[in-house]
Amino acid sequence: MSPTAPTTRVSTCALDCPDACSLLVTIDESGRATRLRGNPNHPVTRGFLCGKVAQYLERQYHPNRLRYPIRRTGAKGEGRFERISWDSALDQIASRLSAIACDFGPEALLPYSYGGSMGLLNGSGMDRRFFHRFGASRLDRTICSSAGTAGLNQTLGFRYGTEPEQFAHSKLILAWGANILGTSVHLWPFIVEARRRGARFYTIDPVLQRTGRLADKHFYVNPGSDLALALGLAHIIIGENLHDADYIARHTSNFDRLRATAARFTPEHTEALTGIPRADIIALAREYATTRPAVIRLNYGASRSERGGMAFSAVAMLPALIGSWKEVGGGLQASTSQTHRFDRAAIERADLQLQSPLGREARLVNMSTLGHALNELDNPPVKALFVYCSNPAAIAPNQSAVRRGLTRGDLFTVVHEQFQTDTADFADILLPATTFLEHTDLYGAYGHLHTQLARPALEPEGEARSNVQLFRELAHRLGFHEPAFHESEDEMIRTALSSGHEYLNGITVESLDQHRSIRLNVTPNNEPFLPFAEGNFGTPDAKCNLCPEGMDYTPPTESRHGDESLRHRFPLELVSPKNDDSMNSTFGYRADVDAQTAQLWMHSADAQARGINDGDQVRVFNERGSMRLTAAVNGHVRQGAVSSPAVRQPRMSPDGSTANFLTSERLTDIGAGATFYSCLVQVERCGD
Ligand SMILES: Nc1nc2c(c(=O)[nH]1)N[C@H]1C(S)=C(S)[C@@H](COP(=O)(O)OP(=O)(O)OC[C@H]3O[C@@H](n4cnc5c(=O)[nH]c(N)nc54)[C@H](O)[C@@H]3O)O[C@H]1N2
Ligand SMILES: Nc1nc2c(c(=O)[nH]1)N[C@H]1C(S)=C(S)[C@@H](COP(=O)(O)OP(=O)(O)OC[C@H]3O[C@@H](n4cnc5c(=O)[nH]c(N)nc54)[C@H](O)[C@@H]3O)O[C@H]1N2
Ligand code: SF4
Ligand SMILES: [Mo]
Repeated sequence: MSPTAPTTRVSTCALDCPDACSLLVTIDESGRATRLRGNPNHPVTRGFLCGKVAQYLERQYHPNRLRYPIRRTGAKGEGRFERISWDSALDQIASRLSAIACDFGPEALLPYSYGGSMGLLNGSGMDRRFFHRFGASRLDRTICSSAGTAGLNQTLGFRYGTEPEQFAHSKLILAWGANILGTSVHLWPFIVEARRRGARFYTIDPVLQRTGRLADKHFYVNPGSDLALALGLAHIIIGENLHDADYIARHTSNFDRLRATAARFTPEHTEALTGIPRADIIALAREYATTRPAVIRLNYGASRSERGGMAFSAVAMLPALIGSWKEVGGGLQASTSQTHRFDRAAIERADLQLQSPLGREARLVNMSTLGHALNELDNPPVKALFVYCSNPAAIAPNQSAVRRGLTRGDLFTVVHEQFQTDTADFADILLPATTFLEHTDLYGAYGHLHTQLARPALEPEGEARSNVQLFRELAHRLGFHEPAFHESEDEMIRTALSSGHEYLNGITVESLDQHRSIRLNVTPNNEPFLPFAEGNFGTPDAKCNLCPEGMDYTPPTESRHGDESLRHRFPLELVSPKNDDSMNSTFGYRADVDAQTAQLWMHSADAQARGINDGDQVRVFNERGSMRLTAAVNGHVRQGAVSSPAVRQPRMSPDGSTANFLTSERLTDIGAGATFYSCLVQVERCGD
């Protein structure tokens, strides 16, 4: 594949980010990449990359990349391994998995994967087929978006939303639990354009991030109280008759129930719950309801609390209340993922479970309660764990329990990785994985409407293999002879694109090979996509459900208004949101990234009360664990809350501890999601 002269190849960033950037890779005569940049011709990438991926070639060629299969020789977690061949690795895995299935049933195998690759084939393709055919436990992938998805599903029905290009036409933009500059920076130029035309930009977040510092106004909201805030806004909008009665009559349901529920969320009550002054709540409601067009960028930050699912529903109902789905530059963007109408069922093949020795649908195991699953699950217990595209020993909550599980002598652990992560340290067999620059894949996006195909830009480093290759080969080793395991990447892509949905009209392997990125066929002539202008919600009655059953607010157990005995001992709310230069734990090996995630942001009043000064070493603790951090008394967090940028790699932390040693396995109200941002702690200054 080595070119004879420098060339440029197009690729797609596969990281777990709404932007799904189109990349240009410059390759020298030897086939080595020398430059990586954003594709200037892509309508959303627009020629730039975020800081973390602009440096991705450092990761691509890093000396610590895993290049060969290795087998554990030391104790679990110690990280001592010896090299073996792929053949031997695959044989050992196949025989161990077969023996475990024979002794305990196939459900004793638990796959564990999440956002390493957003590619359809490598992230949720051949792997799913393999585990379905094996009869393995099914993983309930709840670590990130399941609460928000449940909220969106009951209110909107579809995960459709305002495309980024339309933000340029908005007059009021609310970033609600959305750290745009850090986590979806390609929306920013459209916001800049809108502001140049007079738009105002507000942020709603317990933490004052870089995004909030650049806003016209920042609303410090108590963690986990967004549901109350949305109902408080509805209270004013309805009370002052600022709602869109015509749109409501035609395209929504349960308006009367919303009116009755919101009636209790007076400005006084909403202020008490959210911490936002009542005058600000009233002004925000009026401005939101009367500014045309107004758009909300809601991100999953607002869903990682105990009330996160319902909070998503309540925020997602607001555009219908004021009729803003009708306008270009109105509506809401939480996720656009479902607009990419791939035939996921044909890619994942859940039906293969019926051909497995299990012969039925396997049990569902929640990935956000991995500690529980590894230590407590029975009938059968988890005897084999197969990790890929994820780093559970860093990212899962309640790490003490997770690690207790990973250390079990009777647990057979396989890890497919690019780097020696914390999880990799616990592997019995560790396999080298390709990066997105080295394999073929098909990409949707959860923040825009352009579908992309990426071909390998580079040869794999060492003996790295893609997820598709790995699970295809393992299927052959285990005697799975169904045609699904013989499909090539291109055949899988054809399958994915064959859903028959009109949004995919004109999108084929051939057209994607030619253009690499194609806007979904959502409107003729590239016109703006207004998914709900005429109703057409994805709910059973095609209406926006303004007030789903059970929508009411009680504060999270772990919050300032929560369980009294808990908050007496642990009076501060810990949030551990995404760090700007991180991608969850992926770049945590970088020293500068680790230093950013070694901080605890504090309000000066909370610091003073504890005799803590900026730069002091502090201990943050609760019943589940403790960690040592450096206090940053920077005024960037609401009083009563502290913030530790995430996700730190435990192996980089001097005491081996991180925020996820303190977070709990408690789940969200709906969607069974993780509650990373509902976490009570105490902080004390470390002795000199
Ligand atoms: N730089 C960078 N980019 C990323 C990632 C990363 O790790 N780093 N991760 C990627 C992934 S996996 C995802 S899911 C997306 C997530 O993207 P976002 O949802 O934007 O990121 P979060 O940090 O989870 O949360 C956003 C903001 O919500 C705030 N927040 C916390 N609790 C609450 C609350 O109760 N209410 C409100 N209103 N706000 C709250 C946080 O302080 C944070 O500033 O980003 C992706 N992009
Ligand atoms: N405290 C706290 N914890 C959190 C969060 C938080 O905000 N705060 N965020 C949560 C959220 S939103 C999410 S999405 C999760 C993220 O959890 P994960 O999805 O586990 O995220 P990463 O830490 O990025 O780990 C992805 C791993 O996949 C590997 N990888 C990349 N590409 C491939 C590939 O093609 N094949 C294979 N086999 N491996 C690959 C990478 O090297 C990396 O180690 O973390 C959650 N944990
Ligand atoms: S992480 Fe997001 S912003 Fe950065 S290059 Fe990848 S897709 Fe683009
Ligand atoms: Mo995520």
